[in-house]
Amino acid sequence: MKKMNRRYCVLLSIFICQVYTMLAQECAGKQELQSSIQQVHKLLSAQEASYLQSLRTLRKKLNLLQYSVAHLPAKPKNFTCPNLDTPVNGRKLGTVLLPGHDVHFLCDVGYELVGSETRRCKDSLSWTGQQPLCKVFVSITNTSSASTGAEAASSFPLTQSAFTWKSKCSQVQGTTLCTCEPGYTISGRDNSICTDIDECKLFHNGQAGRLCLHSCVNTPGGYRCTCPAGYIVTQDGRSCKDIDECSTRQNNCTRDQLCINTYGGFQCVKVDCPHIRNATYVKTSPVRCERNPCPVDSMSCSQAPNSVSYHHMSVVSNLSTPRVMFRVSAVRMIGDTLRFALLGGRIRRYFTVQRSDRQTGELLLVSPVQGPVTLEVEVEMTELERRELLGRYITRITIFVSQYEF
Ligand SMILES: [Ca+2]
Repeated sequence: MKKMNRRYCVLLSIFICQVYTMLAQECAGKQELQSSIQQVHKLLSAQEASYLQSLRTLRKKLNLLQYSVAHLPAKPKNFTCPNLDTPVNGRKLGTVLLPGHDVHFLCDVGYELVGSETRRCKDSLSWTGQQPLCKVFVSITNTSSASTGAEAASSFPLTQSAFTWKSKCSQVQGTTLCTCEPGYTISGRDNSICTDIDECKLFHNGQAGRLCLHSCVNTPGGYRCTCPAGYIVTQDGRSCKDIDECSTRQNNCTRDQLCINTYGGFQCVKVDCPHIRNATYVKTSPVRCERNPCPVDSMSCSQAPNSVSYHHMSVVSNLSTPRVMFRVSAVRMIGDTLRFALLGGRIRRYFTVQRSDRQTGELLLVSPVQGPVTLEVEVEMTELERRELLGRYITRITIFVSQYEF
């Protein structure tokens, strides 16, 4: 706009100069001169209008800019810990970077974690622990035999144990640099010794920082988790998974037995119908016995259970409570009342029976059970019509509680 105005000023000056030149000379007529002056006026007015318009636009833009600046969102205050890197060949779990929150690290199969498995964002907005690494599990012995040249020659155990090695040193621009394999810490005078990090000890007491679900074995440069008999180590190398001996035919149950898989083992069970005086039973399924029709005059037979069902459950030790373990329901109801009750006194410290609806009773675990133990629970369902007994139905539940909490 400035440029444009300057151009018009120059144009105007030339025009006025021309007017004076004309005056000085034999001028044109007065009318012609007035007409020229009027044209200059018009030109000036047009320029003035355009100039003002431009000024108004500029002011508007400035106001808009001022408004935008005033309403810019306030810069959020940094209340988070810095982002953490995901280890190569591993995963990072947890995205909240606020104080008190944890971020966990896992390594892919074939890799083991060295460093902090869990890091917590502190109130000071820094992380606990050290950035972890996922390193390939390599036997040190194999590494040395596979290595060649000076590197292999300079890396050898200091003692009989593979837990302490001499560090690998090299000269770089007149400086000696010594390094250790992952899983080892460097120590000693001149950084000459590599000592194995005992990951099992390091993470043993950490809250949620245990490396292994069951037990941890420290190995040169790494560690491995082991599980009790009856379990296999899971793919992540840290947990234990029960072996299902029943589905994998790793059991010795006979044909007339049922194979019940349990946590850490299996059970062979034989279902036998009850022996009750004056009543006889027949097996109607592998897990159910029904009473044969009673003689008309046998009171004791008609009061014996109409049916006994057998169920087997496998649970881990110390299950949290309260917990519904089993439901007993009447398929069809003839009478006007159903009652549910727990039989036997020994298991009352662990269980109770409650009704969940008109036709269903629930076996409720009310106290944690420490295994290994096998509990027998009997739930009785009684059907009545105007307080007259119509039938008794027993559900016998055998609960195999494992030794471990997995
Ligand atoms: Ca098992």
